[in-house]
Amino acid sequence: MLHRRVQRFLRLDAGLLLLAALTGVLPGGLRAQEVPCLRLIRQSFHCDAANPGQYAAVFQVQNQSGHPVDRLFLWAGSAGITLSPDEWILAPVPSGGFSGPLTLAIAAPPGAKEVCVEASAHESSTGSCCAGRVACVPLACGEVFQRGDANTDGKVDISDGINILNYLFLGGPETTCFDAADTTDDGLVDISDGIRLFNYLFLGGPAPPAPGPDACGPDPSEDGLNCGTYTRCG
Ligand SMILES: [Ca+2]
Ligand SMILES: [Ca+2]
Repeated sequence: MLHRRVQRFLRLDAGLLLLAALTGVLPGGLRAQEVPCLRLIRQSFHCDAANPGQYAAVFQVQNQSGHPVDRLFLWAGSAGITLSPDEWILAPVPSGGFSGPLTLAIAAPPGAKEVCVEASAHESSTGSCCAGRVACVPLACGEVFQRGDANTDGKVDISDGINILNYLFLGGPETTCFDAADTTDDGLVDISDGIRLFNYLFLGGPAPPAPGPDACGPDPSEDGLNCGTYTRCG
């Protein structure tokens, strides 16, 4: 009799696991979503010249799950790379909304070219959660570039302003050179960079600061941004 009870329990347990696999509903009511439910929006990326392999990033996350989230966990999907901190308590971020700026320290071994960031986010009151890979970030610094050329095609025009706003608000691709997108040279890529560029292109506003939109050069400012990859300066 005992043996049959054990067998029945095991069948029930296996049934629950199968149900969880099919529906995404885990025992205890937790829901798992195996698709990226967060978008990582980098606003700055800084290389520590005195400490190779040490980087600092400021980013926001956009909640693309179907429920609010208030806790965020990040970890590196790349061997030997650590992220710190790895957990944040967030002011509740509604579905489709954005978190505030979050600062992340990255420590990578010599020769590491990129870090792929995995994340999970939770809603404390219901236990709803989601997880997935949110971004692969190149670990590169120190390029020359044209400021304003956010889409890195070698010229500064309306498509660069669109590129910045598309990235910030519509899930568009991340620029490969944050310094180029930072048209205000204040160390952050945000809406003011799109406004500054449109103002320069169409309303006679001041040109983006050095190296400017028409010349190649390094960033003269000590700020929190670096240019990862820019191939249009020969
Ligand atoms: Ca361009
Ligand atoms: Ca800026």
